[in-house]
Amino acid sequence: MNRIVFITGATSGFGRAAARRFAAGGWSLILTGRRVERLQALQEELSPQVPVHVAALDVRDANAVRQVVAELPDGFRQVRALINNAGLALAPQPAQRVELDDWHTMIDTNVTGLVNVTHALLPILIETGAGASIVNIGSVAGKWPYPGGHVYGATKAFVEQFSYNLRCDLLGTGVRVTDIAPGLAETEFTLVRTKGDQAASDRMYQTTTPLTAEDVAEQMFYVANLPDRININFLEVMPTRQAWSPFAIDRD
Ligand code: NDP
Ligand code: 8X3
Repeated sequence: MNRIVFITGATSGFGRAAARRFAAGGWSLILTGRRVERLQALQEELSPQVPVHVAALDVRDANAVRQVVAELPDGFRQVRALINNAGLALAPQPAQRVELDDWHTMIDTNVTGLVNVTHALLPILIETGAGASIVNIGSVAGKWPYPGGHVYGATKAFVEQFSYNLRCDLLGTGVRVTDIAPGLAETEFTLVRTKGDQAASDRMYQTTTPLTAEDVAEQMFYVANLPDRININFLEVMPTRQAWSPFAIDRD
């Protein structure tokens, strides 16, 4: 059986690790992201192992998404797993000090982008039927509030509820839907969130033991390779060294 995975945000972090994990598992890869040179490097690395198709794609652009899906070459059309991974956080400061554009960028990418890709691929996934999967990447930030989480956490709450609602509508098609919600994981995520502050990113990860991109890729691979009869609805995964704090209380 030709198993084909479509990965958004394959140029870094979880998405790139997923490309490597699915390649190791013998899946054909459709790799997308905005940084073309990184896609090409990944294609060069993995195409000796499995068929790889790459496409430059900004998930915020619904027309571009439709076009990439419409132009999938022979051998890559019957997608079996969609990994909706592209996303970002911006503006870790309190809500009252955030630029409105940063909120819009998170909504446009994490919400609009994710629904753009889902909408474009749904007909194909339904045609694939039993065993097909949509794996949406949520976050612990979608369930648990924290200072500076504002719109980022809200976009990931959308991902969780959208995943459940999709399941309702897809009942009977064989297509599965999972929201994987990771906690702290070391990728370029904090570099992006802080707009290039490498020292802040290092501080976030250096004195603890975060999840790795490979840990999350393993969970994506596990979910997409389960027997057809099993649907994991929600998978929240934190590093052992992360937990919750007591309520914050404002005192005189
Ligand atoms: P990275 O910054 O390492 O990777 C993010 C990926 O998303 C990149 O490949 C980037 O590609 C892509 N991306 C961003 N914006 C767009 C866009 N407009 N169009 C297409 N692709 C885009 O971060 P992570 O790997 O950590 O993040 C992956 C997902 O995991 C995100 O949804 C994030 O919210 C989520 N997450 C991360 C956690 C963490 O602690 N790291 C924990 C929980 C969830 P390019 O720039 O080339 O387009
Ligand atoms: C990324 C994890 O804890 O920074 O979604 O929100 S966290």
